[in-house]
Amino acid sequence: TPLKVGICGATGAVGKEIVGVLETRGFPVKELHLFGSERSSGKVVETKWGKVEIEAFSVQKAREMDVVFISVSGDFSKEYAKAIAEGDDGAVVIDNSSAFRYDKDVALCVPEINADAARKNPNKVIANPNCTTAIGIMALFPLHKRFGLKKVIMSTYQAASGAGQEGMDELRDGAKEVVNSAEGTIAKNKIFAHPLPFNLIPHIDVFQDNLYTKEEMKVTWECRKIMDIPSLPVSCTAVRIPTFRAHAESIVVETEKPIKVDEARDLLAKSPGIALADEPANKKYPMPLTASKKYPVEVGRIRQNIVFGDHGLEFFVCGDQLLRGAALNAVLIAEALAEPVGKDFTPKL
Ligand code: 2RA
Repeated sequence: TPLKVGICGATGAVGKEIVGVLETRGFPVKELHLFGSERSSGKVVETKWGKVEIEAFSVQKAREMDVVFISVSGDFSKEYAKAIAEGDDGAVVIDNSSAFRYDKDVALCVPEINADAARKNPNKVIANPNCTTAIGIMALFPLHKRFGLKKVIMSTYQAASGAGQEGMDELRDGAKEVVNSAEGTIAKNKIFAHPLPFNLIPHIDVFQDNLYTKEEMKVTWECRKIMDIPSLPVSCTAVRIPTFRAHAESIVVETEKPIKVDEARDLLAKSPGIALADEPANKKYPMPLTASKKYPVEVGRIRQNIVFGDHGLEFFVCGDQLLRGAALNAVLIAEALAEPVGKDFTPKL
């Protein structure tokens, strides 16, 4: 049955993508309500369901929805998510922030992996994972099911979109400034810790006591929770690079069972949400330019890892940060809740 759908943060980079994913997936929308700040209220957005005016957010209005996607900030979610969901007449909330991801009674869901966790969630707030985890785990989970993961080591190359529209704008404006100015000009920065154009920054989110960043620890905490392997050793180095909207990740796994490249490649080719891009001889491998604006995560450069030998695999993944890392995953969660158990979640695009 068609649903009343609300989006909080509808004018942000992820909010806009949620509208697009609802359209292309043919999500059953009865009414679409786009909630924004006072500043953006009154603006009109063209959608498949007609023109929709941005409304100033209120808990009461959001509670009238069947499902509400929140993509604003951790503080916004902490303040409002539970109030929107509370009681039988509240809405199901799919939250894109990290506010509740590690709570015991909140499901952290990638529908191709643990849709049931969302369906059995005792709470009406469901958490969407961090983009870095959501992208890498598409390849990690099938490998885990077949070969058993023993250790995971990841290095990431993360796009500006992870910092929202303002991050992408800072990259574009800064790059223009550098190429149009005297040699040696360095771009200004506000959103990122340092200028991003023609640079890379091994610092995303805040440093923790163990000297990892929070972005890196999110990969550890979230891989464990989503795959339900509570003590899996996962280590990540997360780096911001000057690309716009696709995150790339170099991943090494050590497995319980011996793993062969051909077997892993065949398995990954058949796994949901993955597009194999693994033809080195034809210069085909995952890249931000080819993975951007696509639903599947590209996986390639698959090879036997030299350190772990016949129990080790090394590969490269690249996925659209705004889609697989946020909007697509969130809409798939809503679909998982709306559809009967056993649906095939292979993205349609
Ligand atoms: C980033 N992972 O790339 C974050 C966004 N959620 O900054």
